[in-house]
Amino acid sequence: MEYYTINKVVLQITKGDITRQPDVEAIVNAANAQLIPGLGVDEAIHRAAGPELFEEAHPFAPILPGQAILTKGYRLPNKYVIHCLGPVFNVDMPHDVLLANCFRNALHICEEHSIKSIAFPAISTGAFGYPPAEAAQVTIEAILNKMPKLKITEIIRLVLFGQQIYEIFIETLKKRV
Ligand code: AR6
Repeated sequence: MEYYTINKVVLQITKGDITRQPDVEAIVNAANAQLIPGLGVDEAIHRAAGPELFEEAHPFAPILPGQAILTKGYRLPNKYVIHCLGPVFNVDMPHDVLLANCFRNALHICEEHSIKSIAFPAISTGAFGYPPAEAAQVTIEAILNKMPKLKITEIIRLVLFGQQIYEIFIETLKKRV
């Protein structure tokens, strides 16, 4: 795991499974607009949380690209799930702004609900087709911009699924700081 700290807020970059982060209060889902269980992160989170997650989330649908909504975590080891709708690359435009909005809005929810720790997957880099190197730049920039403004949230973790995308995010962070 790599770390970068601004004041007392730490950005952690790690490899792993978003559903196996028991030491954070909230995990982020890479959802769809209808908030119906899909594939990838969405499937793993709904499977681990159980059917109540869908029941609570679905009435918020449809959500827009960049939007984030909060539910409980049910059978997950995390108290909360924040469901973000990432942009479909080259379809939901401007995709960079909409992807950054996911991170900004999720961190805003954390501050509002006194959530001290959050883990994100690489939103939009799977089914939604965002190239990982470009997503890494947007994601890290959005998080670093928000970090100095946080009063409550202290741990922001990026959980990357696989060695290649993990290295891309690490290199992007190293070039930026
Ligand atoms: N933990 C962490 N990262 C994961 C996991 C996991 N368990 N599984 C996959 N990834 P995706 P999107 C990585 O497709 O691109 C769904 O059907 C994956 O390798 O989950 O935002 C939804 O319902 C990739 O790097 O999310 C939507 O319709 C990243 O997580 C749509 O897919 C995101 O991949 C959302 O697409």
